[in-house]
Amino acid sequence: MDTKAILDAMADLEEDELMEMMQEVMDNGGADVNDALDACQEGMKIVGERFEEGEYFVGDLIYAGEILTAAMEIVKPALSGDGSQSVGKMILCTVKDDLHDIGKNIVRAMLEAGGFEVIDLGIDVPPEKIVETAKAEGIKIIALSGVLTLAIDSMKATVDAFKAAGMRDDVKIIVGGAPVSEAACATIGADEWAYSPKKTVTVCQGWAAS
Ligand code: B12
Repeated sequence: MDTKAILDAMADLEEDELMEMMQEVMDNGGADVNDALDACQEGMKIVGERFEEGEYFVGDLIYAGEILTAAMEIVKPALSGDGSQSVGKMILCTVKDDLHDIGKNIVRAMLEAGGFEVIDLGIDVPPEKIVETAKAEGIKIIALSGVLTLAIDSMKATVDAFKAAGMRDDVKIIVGGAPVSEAACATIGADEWAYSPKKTVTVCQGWAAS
């Protein structure tokens, strides 16, 4: 597998080329799926930079999103577990005012492969809806995704909503996405943060087992 070629195809919005390479990953048994997705993500970073520099426009961002979603669909079967172990239920969503969901969908695929039944509340989800769902379904693990800088505020508002509902000690909250860091996690008041979906799965499995 040529990770540089995958990165370049994503950055240059070469859809056909990228789909062919993702299919090759599958034809070769799918073992390289994580490296292939990492390369796509690196390519996406360049898409973002080209957008900032004025070379790409919002239409290109939309197209880039569609291409990565299609690429993920091709390799998704290689992410799936055998479905035999059920670890428990959890909530995942993109927080209020943020419409980005490609990263969230990758995290969801990995969590499902790790045995979780994921209640995916979608994008632009207000804190109240997350709290209500956790209450109604008795959910103890919440994963919040966000890509915009302002997502940090929405994540904090979500943690605060759990506090206001008197439920903060009943749930474990993990936050992730491009603007999330250790410092941001502390500001938000979350229990954990991660960039890699793999770490997300490990952390959540640990919580589910305790
Ligand atoms: C594609 C894209 C879009 C698409 C989104 C399509 C979709 N269905 O998601 C569209 C066109 C809709 C879009 C819209 C906008 N976008 Co946009 N977009 C992007 C772009 C190019 C890629 C994002 C992406 O999908 N990355 C790939 C995924 C796989 O990476 P990821 O999201 O980081 O997820 C990974 C990790 O973070 C982690 N992860 C993700 N979630 C979680 C959750 C947990 C719990 C954990 C542990 C881990 C985790 O795992 C994932 C896999 O490894 C980025 C640039 C960039 N480099 O990120 C800009 C970017 C995010 N967008 C930006 C902007 C400005 C906008 C708009 C305001 C543009 C506009 N003028 O209208 C709007 C905002 C709309 C809104 N309110 O949300 C800026 C944000 C600036 C900022 N710092 O706030 C960026 C950074 C571009 C830039 N450089 O200027 N965008």
